[in-house]
Amino acid sequence: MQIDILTLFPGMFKGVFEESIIKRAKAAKKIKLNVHNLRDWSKDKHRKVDDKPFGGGPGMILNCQPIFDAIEDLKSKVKTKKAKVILLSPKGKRLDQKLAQGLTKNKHIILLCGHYEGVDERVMQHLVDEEISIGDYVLTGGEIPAMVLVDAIARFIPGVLGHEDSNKDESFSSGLLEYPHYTRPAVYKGKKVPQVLLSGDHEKIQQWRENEAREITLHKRPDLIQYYNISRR
Ligand code: 4GO
Repeated sequence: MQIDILTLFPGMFKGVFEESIIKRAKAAKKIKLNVHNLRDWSKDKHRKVDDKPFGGGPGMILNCQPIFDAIEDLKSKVKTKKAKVILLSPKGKRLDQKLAQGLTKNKHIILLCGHYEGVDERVMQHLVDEEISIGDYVLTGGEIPAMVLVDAIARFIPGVLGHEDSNKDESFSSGLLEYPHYTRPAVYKGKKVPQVLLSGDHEKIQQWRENEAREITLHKRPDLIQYYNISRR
């Protein structure tokens, strides 16, 4: 899978994509991540890419031209020529595990990061296939949401996580939050690990974990239980 990111601030992505699991996934060619500066497609001599809103009002709006040209360019460079164009925006569909997993079926994704007041509406109408939001709050730009989306997608690409089971038991994949984990030592400052985890009885451990997951979800996110019960019927 290839993901191209269009932004006014390419530097913001450096740390995030050059560490840990994303770095390793790139090196192993499980995912191709390219960060592009939108100004590279500006036709203005000062590399300007925004202007004042028609009708007045605060802030600046990203122009159509650099975005249309950039996306045409990026699409034409990949064999499929059918990249999925996603705008990160508070107006978008709320990101969750299911949405992230669904996106892994795309060979090529282009992420557009707005800044300032936003982008010209014609970009949305004619270029953007999907608008995605990482939650109900407004940020100064779409860059952090783009990083969140890349990370959430990358974890579903086979071979990216250390072992493939890492995805199976964790929070949300079953519809429940994940059970608690413990590691050595078995007693720390007098605080003990639940006895069942030391018993070696795998069936009992599995039962305990399922029960914990249900209890934790009931307490912390009762809204999730509904979906769990429905999907199990
Ligand atoms: C996305 C973009 C929040 C989100 C954004 C989000 N804020 N909730 N800000 O995913 C246009 C200019 C939107 C700044 C951008």
